[in-house]
Amino acid sequence: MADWKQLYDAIVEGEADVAKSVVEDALSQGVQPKDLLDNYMVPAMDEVGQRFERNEYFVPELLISARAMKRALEILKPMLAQTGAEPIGKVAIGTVKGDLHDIGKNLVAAMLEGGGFDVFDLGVDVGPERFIEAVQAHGVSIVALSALLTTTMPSMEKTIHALRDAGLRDRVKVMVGGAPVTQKFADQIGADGYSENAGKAVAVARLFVHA
Ligand code: B12
Repeated sequence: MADWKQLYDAIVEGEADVAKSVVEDALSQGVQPKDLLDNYMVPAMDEVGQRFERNEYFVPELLISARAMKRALEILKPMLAQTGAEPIGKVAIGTVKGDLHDIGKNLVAAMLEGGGFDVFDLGVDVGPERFIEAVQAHGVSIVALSALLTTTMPSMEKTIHALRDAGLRDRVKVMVGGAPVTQKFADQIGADGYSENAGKAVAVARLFVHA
């Protein structure tokens, strides 16, 4: 089998056009989207994060790598979301207030769609009131919160409190995730579920609807 390390390199180096064409090439040769994601794309973003920590990369490099990741992800998204069945539940997902990271959130949203959920993606920097609106407007039963910054993790707890104050807490299950989030933190803030990655997020959401 061909080695798709070029995809890893393209994301680390921020070469969006190369990333796009390698993904297209790989798919045309029958490589599974999940293989590309798990073995090349997500590890590439990890490497980018490590370079940032070592002061080898700065915000501009993060941005161009993120753009390459997004370009590659855009091609995979419809494939991850392929499903013909009736939606098994409605999810509102967003990156919490103050936080602009959306690659992981987009991945979770795409996997949930692929897993048969109807997904309302509220975007980034989403305050509690917007989650509440989505629950009320769309009859959402799962709220999924993403945070990548330790400084925005408290927004998750605020959102849970706001749902409670709006009288909606019993109507929804809250799932949290993002690199700094742990099961322990999820328990502390009273979330109903946590997962460390997009694949397991679907399993957690399925448990909610079958509970
Ligand atoms: C790309 C990136 C950026 C890009 C974001 C572009 C974008 N559109 O998303 C840009 C350049 C904008 C950026 C900005 C900043 N960043 Co930044 N960024 C990253 C980086 C390198 C990668 C994040 C990423 O996309 N990972 C890949 C995805 C696939 O992984 P993921 O997000 O973790 O998601 C997976 C899981 O966590 C989980 N998951 C995610 N969400 C959810 C939700 C639910 C419900 C569930 C169940 C699961 C789940 O599933 C996902 C898929 O498996 C990380 C380093 C890292 N390794 O995390 C730093 C990092 C998160 N950034 C950091 C920092 C400091 C910043 C800035 C403050 C920098 C600055 N000085 O300006 C700003 C903050 C801007 C803001 N207000 O949000 C720090 C955070 C440190 C901390 N402890 O808080 C990190 C950790 C880098 C570092 N090592 O220091 N960043």
